This record gives sequence, C-alpha cells and structure tokens, in this order.
Amino acid sequence: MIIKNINARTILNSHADLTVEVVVKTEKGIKGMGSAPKGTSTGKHEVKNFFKNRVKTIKEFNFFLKRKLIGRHVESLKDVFMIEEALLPFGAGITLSTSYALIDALSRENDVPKWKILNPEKRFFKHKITPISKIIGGSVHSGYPQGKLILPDIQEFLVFNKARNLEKKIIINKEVHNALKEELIKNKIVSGVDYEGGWIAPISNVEAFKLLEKAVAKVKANYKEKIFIGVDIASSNFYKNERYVYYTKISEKEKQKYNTEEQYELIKTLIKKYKLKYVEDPFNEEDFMSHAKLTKKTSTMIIGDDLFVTDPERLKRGIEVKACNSIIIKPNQIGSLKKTFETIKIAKKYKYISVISHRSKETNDDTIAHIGLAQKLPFIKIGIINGERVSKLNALLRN
Ligand code: 2PG
Ligand code: MG
Repeated sequence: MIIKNINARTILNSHADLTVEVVVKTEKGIKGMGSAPKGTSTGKHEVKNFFKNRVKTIKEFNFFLKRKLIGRHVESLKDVFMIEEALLPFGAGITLSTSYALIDALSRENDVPKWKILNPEKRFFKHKITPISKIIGGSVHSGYPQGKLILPDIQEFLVFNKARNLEKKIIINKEVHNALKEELIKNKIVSGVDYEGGWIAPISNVEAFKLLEKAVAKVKANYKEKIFIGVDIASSNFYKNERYVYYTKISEKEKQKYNTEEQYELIKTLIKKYKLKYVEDPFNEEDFMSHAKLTKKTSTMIIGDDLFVTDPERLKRGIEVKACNSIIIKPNQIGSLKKTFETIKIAKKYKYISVISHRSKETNDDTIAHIGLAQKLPFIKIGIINGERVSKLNALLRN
C-alpha cells in the first residue's frame, strides 16, 4: 500500500477530552483511521500522551512529518514499526494513532481483519479470549475526589468466567452487571456509572465486595459455569507517606492506614475471604519485592499494571525477582506497538499471563481487541457497557 495522504486531527475521547485521530489515505483510495486512549490512574513510569501539547503536535505532524510519510510503501507490521520510530519523540498519542491508522488501512486494502495484519503468520482461527468486565468502580474512576465522599477505594471490582464461547462469557458478565444494579436498588442505594461503565455508589469496599458476591450468586444460579471475582486495587492512588490509606471500610477492623506488611496481610485475607482469582496492583508501583512476596504465597493471578507499565525493561526487572505472575498490556503506557509486542514476547517466554486492557478514557478504536486476538492473549480487561468499550467487544465477536 502507498500512502497518498495522512493527517492528524482533533476528536473527543469517552471523557469528552480533546485528543488526536490520524487518518491515512492510500493510492487505492482506501481510508484508515486510528486513535489512542488515555488513563486516569496513570502509572508514574508511563510514556506521556503528548510530549509537547496536543495542538503543537498535530501542527508539526501535519506541516512537517506527513511530508516524509506521503509516497511511502507500507506493506507489513514491520513497516509500521519503522514509521513509529520517527514519531516516538511526540508521545504515545500520535505514535499509536498513526500505527493504528496504518494497520486499519492495511487491513482494508488487503481485505483481512486487523489481527491478521498484526500477526500475518496466523491462519484463520477462533481464539478464545476471556473478557474481564468491570462491575463496580471506585477511587479516581468515580470522578469524585478521594476521601471526600463515601466510595470504594478499590478502583475496580471485576468478574470473568470460563464459559465455552465468547458470546456466553459476555452475557454472563453483563448479567452480573445487571444483578448488581438490582442489588443496589433493593438496598435503596442511588448509583451512577464510572468512566468505564462500572457502577459507582456510596458504599464502602466491604459493601462493594458483599454486593458483588450477591450479584454473582444470583447469576450463578442460572449457569453451570464458574464466575470469578477480581479487583484492580490501583493502590498507588492511595499510597501516602508509606501507608495505604483507606477512606472507607476494607476489613472488619476500623483501621484505615496500613503499612506495607499490614497491606500484605490484608491482601492475603481479601484473596481468601472473597476467593479472588485476580488481583491487580496490590502494592505501590515501586514495590517489586512485596509483589514478589505475595506471588510466592498464592496461585491467584497477581497482575502488574502501574508496576510494569508495559515496559519490557520493567517486566524483566519483575521477572528477576518473580514479582507477579501476570501483566497488564496497554500499548499507550509504553507508547509504541513495537515495544508492546516486545513486552508480550517476554511475558510469554517467562509464562506471565498477559491481559490486554482498555484505558478509562477510550476512543472507539478497536485495535487492542485485535492485538489480543493476534497474540492469542488469554484475557482482555474491558468494560461491559458504553460504545467505546462495546466497540472492542464487537471486534471480538466479529472475529
Ligand atoms: C487501570 C486502567 C484501566 P486507567 O488502572 O487498569 O481500567 O485505568 O486507564 O485510568 O489507568
Ligand atoms: Mg490497573
């Protein structure tokens, strides 16, 4: 395919923040589009979305960079990786939007799904990826300042199941989402939705666990499949002065501030009490050793998100000390598709479970779903409602 024209322009993400979208037109008259998401609870070590500001980045792209790209032959993922190199200094936003637009154009020109461009060696296959869906939200995803109102400090209460096909997996998760709302109504608790479509309500962490258990039990009664509960603690958000500060009840004790050892004991108790199968970022993003200590003690998935930021170097550091057994994959954390693939490769080599994931401020771009398919990843963490989440689920259902 030959690039005839390429442009960056402004669009809105799911939070109605202005962001960038790249449109590429090919000599054959095909159009490809791409845009990247943004996080709210961003890790300290993530690549910035824009190194300069967005307006400047778009201007520079349209006035200087695009000239270098027009006329370029792009035939494969390798060519996309080469183009990425030139864009890295501008930040994750423009780099990934361009890569995603090129992948989109390649898929349209070749009349194959995006996953096939992302992994040309794979023939047709039905890959069984498991969606991990958000049921209750808290912390910074609620949109409210932490500690000012009653809300869970835990950012995400999640479920997943091992039904045989994707459709059923999605339906079961959605039914838990519905059942949770019914529980809230039964208890006369007013609720809304967070940035990712999880319910937000004036409840404590403990109440959120209990309501989720009830919702799961209700849905379980109609299915023979097991439904598992998980959490993204996103603990760096409330790690202050070497203490994990819980503003609402997290255990039977009244205690609010936990030092690292106490947090370790607390997480172990939560895993046991609520039979958690998935625990993301239970410790601060610099604390590799506590993650390692916990991983050694449990068979539950211990997932590094802010800890690894999809960075191959940070993952290697984690592997050395055996911190976590799973990793969140978010291309925009590391700012390039090439590095994302490098990280996935290392994770596979060392048997870390990869979970491709949405961000809280998403666009309708569905490339992450195709990355999950192309790389045969076992899990995708994605919301269950709202267009920008559903676009990824639909990409999975269509493929
Ligand atoms: C997370 C993500 C996605 P954010 O912490 O895992 O749920 O949130 O995009 O705000 O970093
Ligand atoms: Mg996370």
